[in-house]
Amino acid sequence: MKERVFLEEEQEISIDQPELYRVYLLNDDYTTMDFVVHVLMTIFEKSKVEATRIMLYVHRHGKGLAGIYPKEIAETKVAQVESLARANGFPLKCSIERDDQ
Ligand code: TYC
Repeated sequence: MKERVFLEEEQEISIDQPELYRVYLLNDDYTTMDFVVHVLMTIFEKSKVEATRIMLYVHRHGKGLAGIYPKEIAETKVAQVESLARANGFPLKCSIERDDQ
């Protein structure tokens, strides 16, 4: 059975915001550009245009932001990238940094 709860107007509630983490892709000399674009599209849900832009940024500057997520999701993304890379014989690596919100 549903219970009806009446709330007063303008009540204040506080919601815990999860800490966010920035996931970066790191450049290397061996992972192919196509594979990095594939990783960005499949694991980080980027469009082909955006994935290509990020991949070229990483290639030129050494590292680039792939996405910002709550800690567990960020760690899962890193594990997914690195296991897919190893399975395909690439040394691609990520780094994680806490986001100063
Ligand atoms: N530097 C690589 C090459 O020239 C391409 C590359 C881009 C690798 C981004 C990793 O995160 C990376 N094939």
